[in-house]
Amino acid sequence: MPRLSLTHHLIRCEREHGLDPNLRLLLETVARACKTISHAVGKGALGGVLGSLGTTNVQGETQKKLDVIANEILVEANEWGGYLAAMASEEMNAPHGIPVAYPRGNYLLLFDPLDGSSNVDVNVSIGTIFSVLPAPKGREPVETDFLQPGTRQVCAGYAVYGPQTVLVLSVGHGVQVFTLDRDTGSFILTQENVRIPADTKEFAINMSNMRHWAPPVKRYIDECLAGKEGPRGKDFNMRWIASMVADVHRIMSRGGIFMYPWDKREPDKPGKLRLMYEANPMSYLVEQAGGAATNGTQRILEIVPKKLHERVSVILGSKNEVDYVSALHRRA
Ligand code: AHM
Ligand code: MG
Repeated sequence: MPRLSLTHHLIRCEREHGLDPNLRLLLETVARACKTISHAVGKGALGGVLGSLGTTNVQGETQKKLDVIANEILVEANEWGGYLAAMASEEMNAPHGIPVAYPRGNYLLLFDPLDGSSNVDVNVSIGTIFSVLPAPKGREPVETDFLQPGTRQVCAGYAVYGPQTVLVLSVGHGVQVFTLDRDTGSFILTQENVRIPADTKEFAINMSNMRHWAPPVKRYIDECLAGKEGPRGKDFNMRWIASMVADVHRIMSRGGIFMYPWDKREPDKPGKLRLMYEANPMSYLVEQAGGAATNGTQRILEIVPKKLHERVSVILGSKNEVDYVSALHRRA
């Protein structure tokens, strides 16, 4: 494969698919911010960036130093570019408008600046997840303008900060993977048109929550654990990294099913993961790669959001496996 940079790839998308040049510039800005976050993450203890801040975010979760650093990097990089009307983040209570002195654009950017941050201090892969939506025309956006279903996304992506830093992106024409060349500082296209195999023998779920699951989820995992002798007639393997970005990236690479379903620990919450900047962008990417994403009863991308920080039950990955779990929900 010729060594194509992110910029070259996006220019090709302008030519072949009519990609808006402003969206290309926005994505280049996000990619630059991810590169900066990757450097900060990579310094670890040497950069004094590990540990917690002693503060909590809007969801009541303890903020790690790197959660806040990553958030600031993304906000600062995108504030003055002129491609955005506003942004929203897991780490900010309310949307962040573009300061009046700066030019504004036609897009809304949502992100989880550092996903899987419980893994930061133990040197396990973490990442950034982002989603781009159209902004309202001719006026300043307000919070309700963000509440668009995932089908409205014009782009979604994630970066994984692991043994390699990779950026995985879709602008609606399949999924492409870019690897950060640490020598030159460029993201280079290393995989085109990722396809998730429809069948799998690998599941990812936090098994410690088993006693809290709803019956269809319990039944599905029981069947997987029964292996060859059970109703599925095959042995399953399990992986749980506890960084959604890393678990989803494994599924992008070799298939599998990822589940963070509703459970009765906090029955009023639909799930742990957030719809707008975790589930929606990941569901968009998974579908673009031929996989499926559901909350058990509804396609995630069709959920009409009611709140910026809304939570959702997530079941995504290899299509036939996700469809099987949906069928178990219908039968329940
Ligand atoms: P975060 O955005 O605060 O890091 O939380 C989301 C993470 C996901 O990356 C991961 O799938 C999940 O939380 C792990 O949860 P658990 O601690 O139950 O294993
Ligand atoms: Mg997260």
